[in-house]
Amino acid sequence: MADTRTAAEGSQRSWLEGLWSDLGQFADRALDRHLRLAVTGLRRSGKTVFTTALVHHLLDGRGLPFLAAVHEGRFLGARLVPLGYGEEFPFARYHAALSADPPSWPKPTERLSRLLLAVRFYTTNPLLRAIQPIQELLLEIVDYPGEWLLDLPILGGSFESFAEEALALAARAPRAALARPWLELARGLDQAGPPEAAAIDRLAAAYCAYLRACQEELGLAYVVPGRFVHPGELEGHPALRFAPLPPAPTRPGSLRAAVIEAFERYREEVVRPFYEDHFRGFDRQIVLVDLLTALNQGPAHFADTQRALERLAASFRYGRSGLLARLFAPRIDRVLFAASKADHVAPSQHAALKQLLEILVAPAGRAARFEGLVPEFLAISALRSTDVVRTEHDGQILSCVRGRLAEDGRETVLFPGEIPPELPEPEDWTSGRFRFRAFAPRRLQPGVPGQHIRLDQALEFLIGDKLR
Ligand SMILES: Nc1nc2c(ncn2[C@@H]2O[C@H](COP(=O)(O)OP(=O)(O)OP(=O)(O)O)[C@@H](O)[C@H]2O)c(=O)[nH]1
Ligand SMILES: [Mg+2]
Repeated sequence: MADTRTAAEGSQRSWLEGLWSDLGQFADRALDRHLRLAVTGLRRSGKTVFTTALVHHLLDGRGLPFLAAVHEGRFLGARLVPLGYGEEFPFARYHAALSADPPSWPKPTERLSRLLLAVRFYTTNPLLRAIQPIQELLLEIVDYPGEWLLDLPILGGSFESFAEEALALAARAPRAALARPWLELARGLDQAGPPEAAAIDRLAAAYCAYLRACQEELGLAYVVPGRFVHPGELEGHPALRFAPLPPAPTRPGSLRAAVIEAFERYREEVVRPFYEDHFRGFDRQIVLVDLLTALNQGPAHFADTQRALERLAASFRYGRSGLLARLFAPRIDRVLFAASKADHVAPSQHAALKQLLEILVAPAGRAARFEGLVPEFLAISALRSTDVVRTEHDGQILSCVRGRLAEDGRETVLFPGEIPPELPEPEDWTSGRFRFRAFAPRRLQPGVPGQHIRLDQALEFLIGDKLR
């Protein structure tokens, strides 16, 4: 009894805290002081490093010359605001790991967390300057495992459309070879028969093993549902007991009906709350794209990344929003596509990197353009881990990068090769031309210039106008 009361009181308290915080946010949004930034990107695209570096530099207040508020001397500082409820972004832990000697990259994110950063500045608004010259912007960011994002398109679809797409993908290279055990199992099932729990479990486990292999062996990005490979706290949850099935009539009480029921439960109990609670009310968006890994892994991976980004764009609301819309139906009114980890190549390659990014995300960019937004494109590095050295080879000057390799920590100078400014031709893929290497991080330190590439330009585009 006592336990029940404590739990009920606890949930009431957190509900009240949530309501109080929502009301506070409402007031801040009405005054245009609260901005929700969507840091979007497939797994390992650099979301956690971007968020950690962004907070580090805003707290430090230095090393952001391109942020107008900084170079105009109006930036006063920033501090993290405790959320009071929900899971907080473990900034201190990530920051400590990146500032340690030797520093280390964060591990893949396993659960969702949020942060709130208060940024203070002198306003340029003549009216406000007379009343309250010091203004504050609350910047809210959510961090989550990249895989979960791929589930958002499920919201708008049925089991049939989900299964149709999964079966079509599994029928083609490169997935076909890996799909056989799951497909054989699925084809051999009596879909009209009784909903035997053991058979459904075997089916879900075979599909999950197939998705894992797509991700781990082929390095593919489009792995749906994302929670199957990274269930987080949902490990063993009954809503994860489903898998695509070949088309068949659905009889009540059948195995197929039970699988569809689990899919619908997953869509309503897992994906919808994730979307409603964290993915609806964004004002601005950065889409991080790890183009270099996509190039390394070949044409199938490249096309897969393109598909995943295109599907994702459909899950966000774009468009200009006035005050009322900002309060009740927020829309993303600025979107930045950023090629992350630009420090893997020499600066002479950045223009081509940006151009290739524009081509890769063209279908995703169209969704924003259709709503009247002009997306911005940048090649960035949130934590620059290399520097550039010029070497001579056969009478030619080559721009090389120098850094510690991620795999063994060895300091190396290498010529990372050239980025094609157009979609690679078939012969480019076979020549082994793309072999971009991953680097170990350089220590993140306060007050040291040159620790990022264009992070400040990204920030100016994303929040600069709110710091005026
Ligand atoms: N050289 C370099 N590597 C980077 C940079 N940002 C990210 N990386 C590399 O990319 C990896 C993934 O970065 P994360 O920030 O953890 O990626 P994520 O998008 O949060 O990944 P998930 O949590 O799995 O969704 C890191 O471990 C680094 O190896 C960068 O600015 N420079
Ligand atoms: Mg992460």
